[in-house]
Parts: sequence; C-alpha cells; structure tokens
Amino acid sequence: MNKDKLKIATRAIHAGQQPDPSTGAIMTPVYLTSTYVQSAPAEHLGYEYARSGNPTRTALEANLAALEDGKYGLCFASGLAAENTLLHTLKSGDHIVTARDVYGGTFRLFDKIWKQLGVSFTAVHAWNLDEIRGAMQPNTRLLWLESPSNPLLTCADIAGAAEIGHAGGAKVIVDNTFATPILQRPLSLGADVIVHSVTKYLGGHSDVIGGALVTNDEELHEQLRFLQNALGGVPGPMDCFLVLRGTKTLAVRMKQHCENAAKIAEYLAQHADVERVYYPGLVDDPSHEVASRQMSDYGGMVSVELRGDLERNRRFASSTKVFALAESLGGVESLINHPASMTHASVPKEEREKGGLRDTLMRLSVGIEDVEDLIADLDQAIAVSRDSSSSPATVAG
Ligand code: LCS
Repeated sequence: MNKDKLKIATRAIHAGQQPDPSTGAIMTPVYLTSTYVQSAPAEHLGYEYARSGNPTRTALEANLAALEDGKYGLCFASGLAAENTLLHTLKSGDHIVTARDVYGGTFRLFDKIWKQLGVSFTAVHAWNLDEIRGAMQPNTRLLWLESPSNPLLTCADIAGAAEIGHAGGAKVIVDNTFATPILQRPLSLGADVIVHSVTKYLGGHSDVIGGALVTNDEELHEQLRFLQNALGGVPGPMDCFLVLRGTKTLAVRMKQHCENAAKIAEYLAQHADVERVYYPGLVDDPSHEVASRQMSDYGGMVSVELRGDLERNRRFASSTKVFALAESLGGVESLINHPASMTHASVPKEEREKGGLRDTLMRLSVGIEDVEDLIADLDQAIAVSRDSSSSPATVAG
C-alpha cells in the first residue's frame, strides 16, 4: 500500500507516527528530555540537543507536512514565532506585499518590528489581483496571503496571486490557519510556504499555543531549519503531543465546524437585526466564487455586524451564554470576539478601516456544539442587545 496516496483523514491519524519500537505504544511518546547521550563525540542516534530536534516534534512536523501535501514541516512555539522565523529569510531593503486583512499580530510584526529593521511592506486588498500586481516592486521578496482572512473572511485567488508573485521573483506565503489542510491545500495552488497557527484548528482544543511552516522547496526548508535552531523559537514536546492528538480528529471536527457555521450564517443572513454577514459559503458573499474553486468547504468562522451602533454590537458580544467572549478561535467550543478592541487592536483604526474592518464587526468561531443551542444563544443575545439598559460598562480584551 502506497502510504503517500492515503486520503487526508487517514493521513491525519497516521502520518509521521509509528508504534514506539521499544514498547509498541501506539501514541508517540512525549520525549521530555533536553539532551541525548552520544556514544562518542558527534556520534549519536540523530538527536543531540532538544532545541535542534525532539522525536515528538519530528512526528508532528512529518504529520503536518503530510496533511499539507508538503515534503517538509517545521514547528514553532507559536504562529508568530513561525512567521518571525520565516521573515528572517529577508534582509534590510527587501519588500513584502501583504494582504491588508490579516491577523492583527501579523500586521504588527510587519509594521512594528520588521519595518524598523528596513523591510518595507505594502498592504493590498488581496482579493484584487490587479492591486497585487500593482504593488509588486523589484525588491519584493514575499507575497503574503491569508485566505480566508482574519476577520473579514475574504478569500484571495491563491493560484492567480501565486503566478503574479512568482513572475515578480517573490516567494508566495499562505497563512492556511482558517481553512486548515482539510479544506484547502495551498502548495497545490502554487504557494511556496504554508503558515499555521496550530493554536487554532490543528490543536483544536484551546489548550496549546504553537505554529508551523510547511514547504516543498528543499533549499528554503534547509534555510528555515537553520533559522529554527539558530533563533530558537521551538515548541516543547508536550505541546507537540497535544497537537498530534488534535490532528487525529481534524477531519471530523472540520466537517462539524463547517456544517454548524453554514447554518449560523444562514440564520444570521435572514435576521432582521443583522446588517451584514461575512461567510464565504453564502452564495452572495463576494468571496463565494473563489472559495468554491479552491476550498472543499467554507470553514467554521463567521463574522457579523448587527444593525445599530457599536454599543449595540458590544451588548450582543457580552450577552451570549454558550459563545464565550474571548480571543482565539478554532477550538471545539464556540467563541465570540470583537476584533477592533481585541484581536486587531494592534492595527491602527485608519488601517483597519482601509481594509474594510469596521468597529461594529463581531467574529464568531463556531464550535462543534449542537447547532440548535448555538442559534438559540445568538437569538437571545441579539434580542437582549436591542435594550440599551442592559449595556455592559466595558468589553473585556
Ligand atoms: N495567523 C492567524 C490567521 C491567526 O489567526 C493567528 C492568531 C496567528 C497567525 C498567530 O498565531 P499564534 O502566535 O497566536 O499562535 N490569531 C488569533 C486570534 O484571532 N485571536 O487570538 C489569536
């Protein structure tokens, strides 16, 4: 049986993992060790020091690479550590073209860290290929996409954008955190590197922070592997174990996230109090066509604005009982988040608005609870939020 040909739900459970040769343990052990004994100087079993390598991490790196149809995977202490390591392939004078609508921390990394080090960037509406083409410069080294994007859920035409990026000599990066490899595999669409916050769907249970990079480019992988060790932003073995456990159920979880999110998007779209729903699965969503072409389903994230002002929308976010008001996403439990004051507070208001992110927007990470309970919860929160006497003093964040 050719293991490379196994379907993704099978790969999710088995790739990168064999029963432990010494005991037969079916689960990859958590190798809680910082060093490995050598038989003679520089003679060892492939592991020297746990920043450079750890067998639990090796299993996760192989698992994530297999899920993305990639040859090489590398894991990091967080999604931002993965991104920052990738950005270390650049030098002063280089330029990035980035989607405007990306996770606020990604924007902050470009704007507050790398810009000071001489790496400039141009933010574009990545759903518009002409805008991407117009932003490319002779010194553009990276084209950075996030699709679907956080939090507006816009989708970039990855194949079209990759052609433009490559024609300009840039590597094409896709943050695939929202889609996961179950719904979208950007390497097959022409991307050079996939970025993940494994904190989200890959981990899936809101109990771990982690990041990953996957590529098919051997030379780039060797450079990234050097940087992983030289910069040192690696995950611990227990975190790798938790993510390995998470990916085993990724396929079934994504099915339920998608099914629930589609029903919630439909429910919100027909509600008289709703100003706008953002969900690529809705047929009239601007990203529906491109999402249908490059994704197998539309994901578990839905954004919404209720009619009325910011206070009304804040009351809504503070009134849900099953949806917890919190940062993060992609876990089994449903969360609600106010991007302007929480996940995207690090993006200046003017920049947020240029990208179409309004202060009234709320983002839902739809979990895998019974969807009837989720809809009933949103329904009561929308009703409560009509009454300004229930106004909370502040929104957490
Ligand atoms: N990429 C995307 C698309 C993200 O949503 C996040 C975090 C990151 C990268 C960074 O990953 P981390 O370092 O947190 O593992 N997104 C968050 C969010 O929307 N709420 O809290 C964190």
